[in-house]
Amino acid sequence: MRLKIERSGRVVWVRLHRPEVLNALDTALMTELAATLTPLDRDPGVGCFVLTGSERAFAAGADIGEMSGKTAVDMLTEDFFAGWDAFAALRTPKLAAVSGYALGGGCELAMMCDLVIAADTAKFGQPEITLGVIPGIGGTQRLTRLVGKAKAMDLILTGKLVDAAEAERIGLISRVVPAGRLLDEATEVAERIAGFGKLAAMAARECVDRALETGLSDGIRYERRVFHALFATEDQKEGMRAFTEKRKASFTGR
Ligand code: CO8
Repeated sequence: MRLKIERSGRVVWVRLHRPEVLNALDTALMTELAATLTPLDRDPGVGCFVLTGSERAFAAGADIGEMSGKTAVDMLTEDFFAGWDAFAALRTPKLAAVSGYALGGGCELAMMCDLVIAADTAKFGQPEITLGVIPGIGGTQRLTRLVGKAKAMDLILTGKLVDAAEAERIGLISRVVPAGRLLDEATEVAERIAGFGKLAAMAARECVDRALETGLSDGIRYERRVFHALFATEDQKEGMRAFTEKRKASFTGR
């Protein structure tokens, strides 16, 4: 097993576990991740995923050992990396708690998450150029949308690593915390998100992601329609009723 899964209330923790290769991401891990999380994604009792690694490495990239001998025909035939789309497509909010290296596919995996919280010791980068290749699970696209062309080119063309403070400054990640606080901070944020109505959380993250794919007026129309649709939910009724009754809302995800 390449993953350690732990459920704590409405939060599911997913720990990448290939310590011997700094959590390098291979096909088996990709398949296990999708197979484990897809059913949980549909569970109304699951309000947030937290993806994490070890203190030394979130993930040091795609598994170079697995890839190195492949031919272009192998890559095309297998549509190598296509399975990662299943992780990106999960609708439950997902948070990356990053310590140590998040490189190549590891950085790309973090960018597929909705929030990235990093220990101040974390390092991010897209070093694929040093291997004679380029980012392969969305790095050239997501990184550019997150940090802009100037910083994306700098990272991708030089292969340099940036520390967590720099990653936060350029907008690659959401928060930096002292290393000893990483898991507590991730727990607090995940429990807070999971405590809200899941339908609203799914809708919110879908609309934000839409902003990376569409023009402003289409995005705003999309957001408005989703907003309207939420008025068909019990959570909307409960949330607004609780506000007027000056009590905490109790959401059911219906
Ligand atoms: N793949 C396979 N094995 C790895 C990887 C990797 N990406 N990274 C580290 N390892 C292995 C090492 O080979 C080593 O194994 P061994 O003990 O048997 O020699 C073990 O992990 C420990 O690594 P190091 O001894 O190198 O540890 P250091 O602390 O000296 O260095 C580094 C840590 C800087 C992280 C270094 O290991 C490194 O540079 N790793 C490779 C980083 C990299 O280039 N990543 C990009 C990979 S390509 C990629 O991600 C393409 C993206 C396409 C999509 C991805 C989809 C998943």
